[in-house]
Parts: sequence; C-alpha cells; structure tokens
Amino acid sequence: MSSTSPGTAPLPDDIREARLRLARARRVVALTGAGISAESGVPTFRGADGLWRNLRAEELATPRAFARDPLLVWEWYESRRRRMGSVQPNAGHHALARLEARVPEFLLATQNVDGLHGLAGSKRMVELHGNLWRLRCLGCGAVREDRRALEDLPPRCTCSGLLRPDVVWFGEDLPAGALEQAFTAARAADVVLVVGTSSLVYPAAAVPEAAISAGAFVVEVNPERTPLSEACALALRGRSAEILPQIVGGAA
Ligand code: BJW
Ligand code: ZN
Repeated sequence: MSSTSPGTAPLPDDIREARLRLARARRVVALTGAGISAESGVPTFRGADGLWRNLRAEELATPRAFARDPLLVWEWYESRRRRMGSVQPNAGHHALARLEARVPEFLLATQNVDGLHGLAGSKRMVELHGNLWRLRCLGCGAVREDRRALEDLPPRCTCSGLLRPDVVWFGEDLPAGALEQAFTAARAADVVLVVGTSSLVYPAAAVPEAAISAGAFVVEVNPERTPLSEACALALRGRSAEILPQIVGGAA
C-alpha cells in the first residue's frame, strides 16, 4: 500500500530527475530534521504529537525554562531518552549512509539529537543541535556520554554541579565549527537534500537558502509544504523512508 495519497505522491519524473542528479553529483549535502526519524517512532516537534504535557518545544528547549524549572525540563528529556533508547534507524537513515559511501565529497548536517544517523553508519556528519546522549556540567563544564536511564532527576556531576543535556536550546549558539562546515559544504554542493524538517528554525534553515543562492540543486523530501518548498528545485512530497531509497538506489 502506498503511504501517500495519489494527489500528493511525487511524480515519477521528479523521482527520476532527483536520482539522476544524485548519480552525477560529486558534492552532496544532506540536511535532516525530526521527520527522518518519525518512521523510527521518534515524535517530531511541531506535528500533532509534538506536544508534551501541553508544552511546546519553544517553551521547554530554552535556557530560561531550565533555569526556572530544571526538573520539568529534565523530565521531558528523560522521557525522550527512554523512548529513543529502543528505536532503530529506518530506510531513510540507511539510504543516506549508502549515499555517503559513494559520493566523493559528502556532508550530513543533522538537526536531530537522537544519534540514529550514526547508528545507520553515517560518518561525515555534523550534529548542529547537539546530542541527547551527552550531558554537560554547568559547574565544571565536563561533558560525558551516558545512555543509561537517569534515576535521580535533575542529574548532578561528581563536582555537584547541575548537569544539562548537551543540546542547543533557543537563544544559544550552534557549535561554531559544525555550522560553518554545513554552510561551506552547502555553498559548494551540486545537490543538497533537505529531509524531514519544517525549515522554521534558524540558522539551520538558512543552510539550504545559502545553497540555492550559490546555485546548488536543492531537493526537499517532506510530506508537507514548508517555507522552503517554493524556492527549491524539486519538492518530493512523501515520507523519507520511502523516497530516499528510491532516489539513492538500492543496497550498496
Ligand atoms: C516528515 C515525515 C516523514 C514528518 N518523512 N518528513 C531568524 C528569524 C527568527 C528567529 C530566529 C532567527 N535566527 C535565530 C532565531 C531564533 C531561533 C529560531 O530559529 N526561532 C524560530 C522558531 C523562529 N533560533 C535559535 O535560537 C538558534 N540559535 C541561534 O540562532 O543563536 C543565535 C541567536 C540567538 C538569539 C537570537 C538571535 C540569534 C538555536 C535553535 C535551537 C533549536 N533547538 C531545538 C531543540 C534541540 C534539542 C532537543 O531536541 O530538545 O532543535 S528546537 C527543535 O526544532 C529541535 C529541532 O532540531 C529543530 C527543528 O525542528 P525540525 O527538525 O524541523 O522538526 P519539526 O517538528 O519542526 O518538523 C518536522 C518535519 O518533518 C515536518 O515538516 C514534517 O512535515 C516532516 N515529516 N514525517 C519526512 N515520515
Ligand atoms: Zn561538574
């Protein structure tokens, strides 16, 4: 059964063109967002199931929310960590790992903090919004990886400082090197894939904009329209686990 209604399924010509462009490209960038992990069972931020206790990401993913109520913010992160602990990469993540293996210059820039691209085998990758499995101490600055369920919330460092998730909240700077790499690669790219992101959150949303200005062929993969849809060369309406294997090709 097809997952998309006939009216929204991408045209075979569009799929063919995307596949051809990718086959010829020497420099490719993929920018991914929460939608690529949706089919692994990870909720998106702005979809119908994006709310948590009636709160939006914009009300939880901020330094202010954490300063006001670290327990509330940690409960949200811990519920997400527990949910993500058991999920697996899907056909969309695997397709991008296959693409990386055959393209000479490739960069995956992900906004996701779930680590699923790494599990799928992606290597040339920058995590623009950090990683949910890392904790950072507000006291001594130490960063450590911890995949275990956290029993006592909010968690504390051995120095007794408060630990926070090592992710990027609203109003905070993205990791400078990672953002710069994404912009540089996008400006030099032949093809940029923009997968499963609402293209609302900046500066990540400016990466495809920069690529378009520099002349790259930008392909959006998303079942819904976004602010990028008009400006990109191709908008493939559909789920990434279905579309990406079609445009990347079969198992390597
Ligand atoms: C599928 C699918 C399927 C579903 N297949 N697709 C310029 C203008 C206005 C504001 C700003 C601006 N520049 C900066 C700002 C402020 C702010 C911002 O952008 N605000 C906007 C909301 C307007 N940006 C920042 O604060 C950033 N920092 C910064 O700019 O520092 C300098 C500065 C500071 C202060 C002022 C000005 C400048 C930091 C942004 C950090 C974002 N952090 C979060 C949380 C990370 C940690 C965590 O996970 O908890 O990152 S918020 C959340 O949104 C998360 C995501 O990475 C990010 C993007 O969301 P994403 O991935 O696009 O998910 P959704 O849910 O929005 O969309 C899912 C999509 O998938 C949908 O389109 C679906 O259709 C699709 N989909 N199923 C394919 N099967
Ligand atoms: Zn510490």
